Amino acid sequence: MKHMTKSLAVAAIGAVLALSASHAQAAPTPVAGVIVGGPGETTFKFSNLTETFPSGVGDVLSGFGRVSQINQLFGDDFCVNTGCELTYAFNFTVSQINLGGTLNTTVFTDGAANFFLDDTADSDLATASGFTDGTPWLNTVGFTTTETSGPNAGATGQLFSAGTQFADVTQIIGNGNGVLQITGGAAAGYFGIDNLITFSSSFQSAIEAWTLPLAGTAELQVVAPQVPPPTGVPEPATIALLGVGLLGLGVMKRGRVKV
Ligand SMILES: [Ca+2]
Repeated sequence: MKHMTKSLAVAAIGAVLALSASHAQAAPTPVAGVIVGGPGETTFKFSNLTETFPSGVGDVLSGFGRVSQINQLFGDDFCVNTGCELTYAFNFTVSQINLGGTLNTTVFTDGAANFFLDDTADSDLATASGFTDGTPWLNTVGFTTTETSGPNAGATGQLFSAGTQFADVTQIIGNGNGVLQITGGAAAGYFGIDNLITFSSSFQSAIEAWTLPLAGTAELQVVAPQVPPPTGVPEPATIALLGVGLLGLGVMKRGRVKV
């Protein structure tokens, strides 16, 4: 009898500890079919992309990407329905280009990036097809900032890139960074309309057989707003639960003594 009582007490304390842990760190959260970071946590997305080769002011950079990782979930592990794909299409317009420095630089404006959730994984980087079907999951537009450091310091725009051989589509290689602002989509309520997404990217010449001339990657980060607890502070509730649990054990023990 003493053994059973002790193990019940341990189980009760374990349950309380688990409750406390869930308050300290939010669990991965399903949002419109995709498992993302909890409220107040960073959602990190890694993706592969294919894109055009803009070479002068006014040219449009456009492309398509597929998310291959969200936080610690890879492949389709972040899908609520197994086998989904999260893809996106984007475009920016060149506002400045500098081919004269040690590093070539390009500044872009008029940006947009729209994400789609598709239950049939049909996107193909080589043919640039299958990226814009499915449900609009998150819509964003470029957010204008001024670079304070790096090769684009002092420039104002929405996407900044730097690298080498920016005039040669077969030799170009570089990196980019910028900011997007959420405007809509099924996941916009969770991530917050007007909330900002920071991103960085890399790009280089694609394999010749690809439809679009450049290939690359992009990493995006967004923090969903912290939701305040609906009723008061969680700690007193946890303590009350512990009290009820111990009370229950006491009643049980007393009952057994009588018998
Ligand atoms: Ca698709």
